[in-house]
Amino acid sequence: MKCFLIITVAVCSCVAVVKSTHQSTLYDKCLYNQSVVSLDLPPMALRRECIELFSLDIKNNLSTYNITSEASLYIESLLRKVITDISPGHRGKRQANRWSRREVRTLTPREWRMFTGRLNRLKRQRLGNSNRYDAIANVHRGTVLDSAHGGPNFLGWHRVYLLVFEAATQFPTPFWDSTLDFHMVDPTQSVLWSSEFFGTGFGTVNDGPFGRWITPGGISLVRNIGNGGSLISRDGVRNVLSRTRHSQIVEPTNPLFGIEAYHNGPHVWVDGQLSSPMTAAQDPIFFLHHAFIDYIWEMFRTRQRRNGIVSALDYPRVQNSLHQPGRIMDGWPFIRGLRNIDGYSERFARISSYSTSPNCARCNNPTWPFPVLQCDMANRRCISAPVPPQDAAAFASATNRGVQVTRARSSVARIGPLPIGGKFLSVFSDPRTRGDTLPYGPLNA
Ligand SMILES: [Cu+2]
Repeated sequence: MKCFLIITVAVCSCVAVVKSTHQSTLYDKCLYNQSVVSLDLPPMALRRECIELFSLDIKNNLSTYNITSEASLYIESLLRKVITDISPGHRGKRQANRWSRREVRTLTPREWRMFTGRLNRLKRQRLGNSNRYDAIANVHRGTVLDSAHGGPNFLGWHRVYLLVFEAATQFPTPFWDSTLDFHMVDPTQSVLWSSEFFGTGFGTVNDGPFGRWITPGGISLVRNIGNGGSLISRDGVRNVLSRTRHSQIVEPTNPLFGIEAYHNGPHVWVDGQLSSPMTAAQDPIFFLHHAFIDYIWEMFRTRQRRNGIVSALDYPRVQNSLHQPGRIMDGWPFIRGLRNIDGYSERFARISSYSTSPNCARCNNPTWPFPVLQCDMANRRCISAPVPPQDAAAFASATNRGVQVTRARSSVARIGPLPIGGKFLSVFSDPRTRGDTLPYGPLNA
């Protein structure tokens, strides 16, 4: 069901009157939330920009509003949990020591099952004509995409989005450190692309924990790993961490140091839904990949602190009006006080922490019945183990990539061009990729 809003804007010290089919609830909550959200940054002159940009924001949110009112209320309840978690004096589950995001291969099989079980539960839980997982995935669509990418708000917006996702899963999101795969001889052979972890890497995702998921567009998840783009290399991470100011690592910047440029690489490398901004979050890998990007950012912030830089105030000034620090953050129309710069806040940073990604000193996980990590002795770096023996059978011609690619292509040929909209562009292209990106067409639904 589409929910059309008729909007009357009355800008009066940042207060808008939103009339819609579910007008009174949204309006009341909007007013209420303004007084609730007050992050650790002084309002300063930003309030001026807030007023200026407010009517623009209402317009922008309209196109994200083709979600149902049920979905909108659900997302609101999740963000409300996050806001409660960051409020002073609150000691929720997240602040407990156990809430630490870890590399996916360092989880025990039981933990991984628990996490993927939560995702499957969200996917099953009906919400109007959709489900909870898809409602979350659908936030990453529409005009949100313009203000959440291509500038400094990329970091903060995705941080908030991850927290909203975690409010739904109630489980610290494992991160996918794709450098562990990049440094394999053949990253497409990583254990992640087995039924035990992410499932099918080539073609329709019909095994693994997300096997047979159907997207809001009514099609299966599809992947075509190693087609193009690039996973992130250790040099890439090092390059980002070699800078000291956010202005040096967010767009527009030299891609060599650009965290967003590195982030695009794996989106393209995996292909399928993950390769298009409009559909990327439909594949749960999205959240694991973004948890890694957020981890890199957190390492960057730690270095800033050591250098006496206050990260929360180091929000770059850019031309792009959608990325202005005082602009209301898109995607969360009911929390009126949340601004782009608030994504850089200490409070959001503090409620999650990261366990260091494995290095050779801790490069195994005996809780799995087969190797998932291994130390590359020659280069002294921890890398992913290849697919386990039992999967190798399923990969029968596993050593023959050509066969897998043919299989992917024929499974996609049955669907036709993927209705996922335009893809991410990766400035980095791993020479080991094949250049056989899947065809795509306009987004449907
Ligand atoms: Cu994104």
